[in-house]
Amino acid sequence: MKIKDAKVLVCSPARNFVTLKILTDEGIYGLGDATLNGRELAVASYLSDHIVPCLIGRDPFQTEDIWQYLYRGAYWRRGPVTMSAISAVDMALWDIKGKALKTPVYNLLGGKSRTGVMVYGHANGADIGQTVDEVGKYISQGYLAVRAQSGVPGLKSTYGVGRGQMFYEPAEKGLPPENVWSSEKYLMHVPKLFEALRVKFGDDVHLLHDAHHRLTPIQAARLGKELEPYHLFWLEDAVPAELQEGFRIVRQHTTTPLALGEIFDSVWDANILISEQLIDYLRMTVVHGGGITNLKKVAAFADMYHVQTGCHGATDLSPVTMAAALHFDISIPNFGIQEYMRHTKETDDVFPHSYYFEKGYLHPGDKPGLGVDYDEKLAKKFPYERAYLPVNRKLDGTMWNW
Ligand code: CS2
Ligand code: MG
Repeated sequence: MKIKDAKVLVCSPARNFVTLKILTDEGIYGLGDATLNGRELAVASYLSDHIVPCLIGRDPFQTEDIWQYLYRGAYWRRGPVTMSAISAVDMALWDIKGKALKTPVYNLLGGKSRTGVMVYGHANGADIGQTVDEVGKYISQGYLAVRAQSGVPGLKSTYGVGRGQMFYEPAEKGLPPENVWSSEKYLMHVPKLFEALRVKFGDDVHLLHDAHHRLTPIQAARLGKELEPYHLFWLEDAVPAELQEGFRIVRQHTTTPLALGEIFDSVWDANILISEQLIDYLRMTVVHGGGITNLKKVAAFADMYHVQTGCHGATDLSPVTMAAALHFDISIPNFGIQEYMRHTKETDDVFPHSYYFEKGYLHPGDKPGLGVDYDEKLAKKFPYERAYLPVNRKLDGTMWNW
């Protein structure tokens, strides 16, 4: 079997997606997600202008050699654009391999290590009361784990509080929206949210929270300590993680489990965090973390240090990534939890898939390959339109982390 062509497909059913479709001379094709929220066309060009010409004629079964060729052969290594492009190729090749061998990809990754993939949903509200109600809705839908994000008194907007329920999509058409932030107001507010949630729902439901890169290490230490009575499943992205060692400060002050890494694209973004056990969950995902081939290696390294996975799964990762992630999640030994932000109906129509939700778990389904497809005809009805993630400024106008 040889790769005979590859197409880079950009569409926007509710939000922008970039999908790589690799076609073989035996009529089998594979899909890979290449979506990088707010920088989609950079990855589309990296694929069509630089990677696709090098794929033609290769054996699609050579997932390891092709990965090494694209990583080492680029000379300019790592970074979200490069690694999203490599991830897309890798996902598509695993999809082809599973289809050619007539088996779901998880059977090529060691088979099922668990009956299903526990997921968490995203509850958000303008205030504590609304957020408590939203968490209740997720629990009544059978979720065992729910992330809670609420508006902060005194702030016009904040991360994680969407424009409407269920679907949280931060990217907006036009130029980047400007948000305003106050860590002080936020820190005073969050413990009250989780106290209200535990009073209302008790101790069984797993509760998660995303600080979204906005705190300093000592602020994160304070928040972690103040959240200890509410035993969160995790506190995510408490601090920007360029300085991995900075998490030593957070770790020494709190037992609240820490999750990090949805923006990581290489093990070298997390090697100290993992080997010094400064985190409990690694959020690297298939689409930005080098695909299944690379993420399996990173997960094995993390397993040596008691670090579990908690793959990113926001709406800006397409159903192709969700499908690939589930084959990865269900097979690795140190699976922790999978984020599951539901896509809109238009998106699900463009990307028909076999994965399904049942009683708090996602299941990949048993179709050969990844179990996801792409309706090219329908996708053409949703043309790309540039969109940006917001930017964030402190009350005095200082640029901050969004
Ligand atoms: C968030 C994401 O899901 C999460 O944990 O951090 O929604 C993130 O804001 C988006 O993926 C950015 O595109
Ligand atoms: Mg996050």
